[in-house]
Amino acid sequence: MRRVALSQYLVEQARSGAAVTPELGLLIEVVARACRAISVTVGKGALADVLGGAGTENIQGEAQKKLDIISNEILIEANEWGGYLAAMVSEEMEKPHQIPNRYPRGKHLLLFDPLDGSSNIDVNIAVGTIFSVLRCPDGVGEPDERAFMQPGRCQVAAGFAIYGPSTLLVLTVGRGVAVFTLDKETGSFVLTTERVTIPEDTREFAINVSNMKWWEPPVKRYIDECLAGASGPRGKDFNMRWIASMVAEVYRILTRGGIFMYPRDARYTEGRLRLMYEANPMSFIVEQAGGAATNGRTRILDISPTALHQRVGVILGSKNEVDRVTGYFAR
Ligand code: AFP
Repeated sequence: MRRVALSQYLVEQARSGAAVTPELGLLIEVVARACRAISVTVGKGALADVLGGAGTENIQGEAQKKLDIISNEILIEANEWGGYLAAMVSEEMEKPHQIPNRYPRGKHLLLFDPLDGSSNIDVNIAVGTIFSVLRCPDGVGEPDERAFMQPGRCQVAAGFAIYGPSTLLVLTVGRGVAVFTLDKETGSFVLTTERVTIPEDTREFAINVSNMKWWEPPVKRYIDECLAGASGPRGKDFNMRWIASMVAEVYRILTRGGIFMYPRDARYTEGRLRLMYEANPMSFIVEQAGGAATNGRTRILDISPTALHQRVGVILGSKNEVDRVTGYFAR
C-alpha cells in the first residue's frame, strides 16, 4: 500500500467530494496530534506517575483517573486556538467549554470521551479516545447545551484512537471508514486500511454477562440462543469477548465482525454508555463500515438528544446480528 499520511488522506477525501473543509481537516489533524500526545502519556504509565485515581469525580459521579483529567486537558489545550471550533463538550466536564476570547471561533462543535475504558488503565489494557464533530447552528455566538442537541446523523466526522500494542486512529468523514497507524518514529498517522467493511454475520458476541439478571427478555433470548450453540436455534457455536473498553471492542468488530451489546436494563434504565460522545460516534463509524447500531428499538443516529450527558442502550456491529436483536425487541 502506498504510504499516505492523515493530512494527504484528508486532502484526497476533499478532492473526491467529501465534505472535508480546510477547517474540518485542521480540526481532525489537531485531534489526531492530541491523541498522539495522550498515547505518549498513557505509554509512560507508572514511570510518569499518571496511574491511579485523581481523588475527584466527574459529572457522572464516577471516580476520575489521573489520565482522564490529563487526557481531557490535552484535548482542550490542543483545540482552543485553531479558530475552527465554537465550543467543546467532554465526558469530564459538566458544561460546554467555551473558546477563550483571545482566540477566533469557528463553525464546528467537538465532543469527546478523552479516555474511554479508563477503569482498565491500572491493569494495562487498551484504552482510547472517542470524538464526534457537529456543525454549530448558524448565528450561535456562544454555544450552550442547546447547540449540541443534534441527532447523531448530523455528525460531519467521527473517530477514535486506541492505545494498544500499536496506536491507531479510526476515522470517518462520511465516506467509509479508514484506519491509520501511528508511526512512532516519525510521529505521523499512516493510512493502513483504506476502507473498513464489517462482515454482516458473526459468531462472536460481546456483553457483560454479569448484568444478566437485569436484562430485558429480547437480550436474554438472544444471548441464550448464542450460548445454546450448534444444538440450539442458531445452529452454530458462538465465542464471547468482553474487554470493558468500547474502543477495543469496536475495533475488533471493525476487523473481524461481531456484536457489541450494552443494552439498557433494570439497573441502567437509560443505558450505561453516553449518547453524544460514545454511542453516536461509534454508531456513525459502524454504519459507515456496513454495520448497524440501535438501542434495541431505534437507530442510534436517529435519537434526538435532550441532555449532553444522557445515556443510551447500545447494540452495534454485524448488520444481520443487530437486525436479529432489534427484531426480537419488535415482537
Ligand atoms: P470506563 O471509561 O469508566 O472504564 O467505562 C468504559 C465503558 O464506558 C466502555 O468503554 C465499556 O464498554 C463499558 O464502559 C464497560 O462497562 P462495565 O465496566 O460495566 O463492563
